[in-house]
Amino acid sequence: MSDTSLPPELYTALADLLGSSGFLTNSTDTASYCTDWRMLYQGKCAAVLRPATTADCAQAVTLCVQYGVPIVPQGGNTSMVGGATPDESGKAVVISTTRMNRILNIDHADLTMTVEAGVTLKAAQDAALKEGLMLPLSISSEGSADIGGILATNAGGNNTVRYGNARELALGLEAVMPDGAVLNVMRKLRKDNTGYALRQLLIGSEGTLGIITTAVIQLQPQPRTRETALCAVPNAKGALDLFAAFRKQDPAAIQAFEYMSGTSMGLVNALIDNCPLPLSEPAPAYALVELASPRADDSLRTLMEDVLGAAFESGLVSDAVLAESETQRQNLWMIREEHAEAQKRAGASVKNDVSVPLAAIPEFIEKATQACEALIPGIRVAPFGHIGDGNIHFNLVQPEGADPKGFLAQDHAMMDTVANIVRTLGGSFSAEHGVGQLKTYMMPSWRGGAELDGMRKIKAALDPQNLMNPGKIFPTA
Ligand code: FAD
Ligand code: 2HG
Ligand code: ZN
Repeated sequence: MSDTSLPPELYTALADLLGSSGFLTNSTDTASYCTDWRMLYQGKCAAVLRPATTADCAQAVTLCVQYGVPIVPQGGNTSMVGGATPDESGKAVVISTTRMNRILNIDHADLTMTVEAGVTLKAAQDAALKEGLMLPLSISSEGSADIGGILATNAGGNNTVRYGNARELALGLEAVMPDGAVLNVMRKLRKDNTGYALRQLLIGSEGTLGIITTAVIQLQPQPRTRETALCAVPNAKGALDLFAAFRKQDPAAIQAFEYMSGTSMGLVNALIDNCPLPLSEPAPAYALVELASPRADDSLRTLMEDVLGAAFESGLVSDAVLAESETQRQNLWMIREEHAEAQKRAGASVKNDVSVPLAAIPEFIEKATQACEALIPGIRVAPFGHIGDGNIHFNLVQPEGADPKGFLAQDHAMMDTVANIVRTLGGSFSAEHGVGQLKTYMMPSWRGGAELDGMRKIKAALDPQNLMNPGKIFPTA
C-alpha cells in the first residue's frame, strides 16, 4: 500500500521515470531512510527516490521543484547531526544516491579516481588498493558512508593530518543543482583558476545547494611500509607532546595521530567484543600513532623506536604496543574505530565535535570536563578524536542508570557549556560532522553577521524556493 502525500501527477511521473526499484512510497520501505544512525531523529517522507543515473536524478529534481516538493539528499545515512533525515511533515522526498554506484575510472597518470556518488568510501578505497593506489580518506563509517555524503559534509577522519579533508581531495565534481540543471565541473586539473570554484561551494554544503552525483578524487601511491603503535600517556598534553616529538623528527611520515581518553577506551574494552586493552594496565589517556611511507626500507621502524624510546625515558609514554603484523595493526585500529559504537551502547550521549588550536587542547579538555561534571553529577566525560588536527570529540555519556530522555533533555545546556569554552579558545563548534539539524540553533551566535548573511544569499540565489534540504544548516526561526 502506498503511503505517499505526493500529488497524483507527480506520483505517476516519478514512478514512470524511476521504476519500482527507484521509487519507494510504502512506509515500511521508506522507514530506514527516515531515521538517523544515532536514532535522535524520526522523520517522515512522501517517497524515497533512488535514481540510477545523473539524468534521472536531474529529471526527478526538476519534477519535484515543479510541484514545490522539498528534497532531502541522502547517501549512506551516517550523519551524526541529523543532516540526511527528513522532518516530520512527510512532505519531502528523500533522494538516495545508493544506486549511482559505479567506479568510472582510475587514472594512474593523474592519480585520480572518477566515481559516482553512491559508491561507499570503503568500496572506493578497495578499488584503489587493487590498483596499488590509496584513497587517503579514512573514517569509521566508511563501510556505509558514500562519496556523495563524504563530499557533502567535507568529511575529515583519521588521515586528515596528512592529506587534508575531503575538500582537499576533490578535483572535479558533477551535481544536480536545485533547479534541476546539471553542473559539470569534472575537470582533473590541479591548477585551474577560471572564476569561482563552484565545486568547493557544493563541498560541505550538506545537501542544501544540490545533489553531488559524480566526483574526481585524488589518490596516492599505496604506502609500502607502515608502523602503528598504541601508547599510554598521562593526559592530552602528553599525547600532544608525543605528536610534537614525531613531527620534529619527520612530519611527512605521520599518517594518523589519534587521542583516546581513559574513559572512552574503557567503554570500548567493556562493550565491544574482541577489543580488550592490549596494554598491561589502563592509563589515563592513549595515543594511536601511524607512520607510513612509500619507501620499502626500515626507516619508519627506526623512527618509531627512536621517538618512543626517548618518550619512555622522559616518562612521556609509560607503555606501548607496536603492531608486528597487518592483523595486529587492524586490531589496534578497531579499538579506535569502535569508539562511536561503544558510546552508543553505553546509553544516551551528547556529542561535541569541536576543534581548537592544538596548544589549547589540554586547557579545553580540563575546563570542559570540570564544567560538565559540575553541570551533571555522574556524567561520563569520554573525549577522543583526531588530536593531530585539533579535533576532539568531546562526548558526554549519560550517568550510569540515568534516564536517557532526561539526559538528552539537557543537551543544549551541555553543548553550550562546552561551546562557550571552545569559543574563548578560538575554536569551532563543529569540526567535521557539520551542522545538520542538530546544531542549526548555534549558527546565529557563531556565524552570525556577514558570514551567515552571505550564506543565506548564496542559498537564496541557488535555491529560491528553499526546497533543497530545508531545515539544515540555517535556523528556521
Ligand atoms: P549522509 O548521512 O547520507 O548525509 C550527510 C549530509 O550530506 C546530509 O546533509 C545529506 O543531505 C548530504 N548528502 C548526502 N549525500 C549527498 C549528495 N550526494 N549530494 C549532496 N548532499 C548529500 N565524519 C567525519 O568527518 N569523520 C569521521 O571520522 C567520522 N566517523 C564516523 C563514524 C561513525 C560510526 C559514524 C556513524 C559517523 C561518522 N562520521 C564521521 C559522520 C559521517 O559518517 C560523515 O559525515 C559522512 O561523510 C556522511 O556520509 P553519508 O554518505 O553517510 O551521508
Ligand atoms: C570518529 O572520529 C567519528 O570516530 C565519530 O567522527 C565521533 O562518535 C563520535 O562522536
Ligand atoms: Zn571523527
